[in-house]
Order: sequence, then C-alpha cells, then structure tokens
Amino acid sequence: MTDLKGQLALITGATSGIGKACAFQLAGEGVNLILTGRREGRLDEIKKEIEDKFKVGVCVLCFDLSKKEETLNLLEDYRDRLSKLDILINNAGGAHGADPFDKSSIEDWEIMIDINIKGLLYITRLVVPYMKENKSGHIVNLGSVAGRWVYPNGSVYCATKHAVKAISEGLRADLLGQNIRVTNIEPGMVKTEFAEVRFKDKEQANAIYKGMTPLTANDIAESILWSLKQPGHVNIQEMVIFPTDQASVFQVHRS
Ligand code: 8X3
Repeated sequence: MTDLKGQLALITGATSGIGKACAFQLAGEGVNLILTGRREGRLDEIKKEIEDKFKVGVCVLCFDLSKKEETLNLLEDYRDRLSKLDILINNAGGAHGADPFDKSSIEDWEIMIDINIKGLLYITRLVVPYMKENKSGHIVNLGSVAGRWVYPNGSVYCATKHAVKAISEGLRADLLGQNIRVTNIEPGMVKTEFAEVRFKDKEQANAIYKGMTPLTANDIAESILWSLKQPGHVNIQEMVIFPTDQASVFQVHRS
C-alpha cells in the first residue's frame, strides 16, 4: 500500500459533505491539505479543527470555481504550491433543480455546467503539467451513478456527470506512461447537502431518504482513501457505490 504521509492534496468543495470528509480522512493519514470552497467561515473552521487534531498543514483558498477569471487568477498566485501537488480531488459540484427538461431553469443548467464540468477542467488543466513534470500524481474525480444512467428530471445534471466520466477516460488516455492515476468515483444516494441544493427545499430533500439508509460522506471518503492507498502500479479507474437499499437509479427499497 502507498503511505500517504507528507503528501500534498488539493480538495475542491471542501466546506461540506464528501469534500470535508475527505479532508479529515486524508489529514488522519498525515496528508497536507489545500482546501477550496466558497464559504470562507467554514473553510477557516475546518482548517482550525484539522490543524488542532492532526499534525498536518492546511491552506485554504476561498473562491468560486464557476468563475473562470477568479479561479485562474487565484490559482496562478499559488502555482508554486500547486506544482508540488500529489493528489487532486475534484469534488466540487452538485445538482441544481429537479424539473423536466422543458421546465428547468437555464440558470441552473449553467451553474451545473460551470462547476461540475468547467471548474473541474480549469483546475485540472493547471495541475496536470506539474504532475507530468513530477512523473507522479493521482486525480480523483467525483462522478456519479448519474454519469452512467440517465433518469427523469435530471438530464443536464446527468450530462455533466457523463462529462466527468469522459474527461476521466480522456485524461487516462492522454496521461498514459506518465505515472499519473485517474479515478472516477461514482456514488448513488449519499446524504449530504446535495438533495437540499437540488430540490431547494429541506422537506423535499429529506423525503428522498425516507425509509431507506443512504450512504454517508464518510463512506465515500473511505473509498477514495482506499483508492489513493493502492500501490503505485494499481489504478482504481472507476468505482460505483450504491447504498444497499438502492439497486439502481430507478430502484430504492424503503421500509
Ligand atoms: C448523486 C446520485 O442518484 O442522485 O449524484 O444521481 S443521484
């Protein structure tokens, strides 16, 4: 297994859910962190909590990944640090809206495309040349079961996650021979802020999990950690993770 101690990881969308869980689990392995997100207060709290609990360094970068200029300018200032990155976890993203195609909001589409696809591309484009130079690196993309199966009222979200799968495959092809691993993690129902953002309504979001046991952010972070810890010659390319109560995007058992 790979010892991650002393490595440097950047996690996008680290203020909550899977990103935050990854931050704590990686810190527990002795990984130094660069955490990004839009909510400054939360980033600072997480930094303090991690630095108090673990012996690792945490740098926080507050910016909106959907804003191209803001993102590229800020990352430019941190080129030095980014050139030493061992692990990139492209976690930021989400679903906005849950309406049929003709009733969904164009603004929601744009947010999903800007963050889930374009944001991931901006940051990965900046980091990959350094990983190539260093002849090492591991990129973990947060895809989804929505990147494999399309369901009603989710066309554009599903499209963005299909894009994440395609980008992961493209990266693997173009980086072959450079000792850079690319993993696409594809979870089903995970209980985070995800559903609340999607439905824009707390009650509707909670109803989704009624009578079933969803995955937790920690379940996914553990799978990511396991992928990272594989020996260098092993690349976990894709991982589909459903709760036991979910057989497919169309089948959920509720008691
Ligand atoms: C989140 C999982 O099943 O809501 O990407 O699409 S699902």
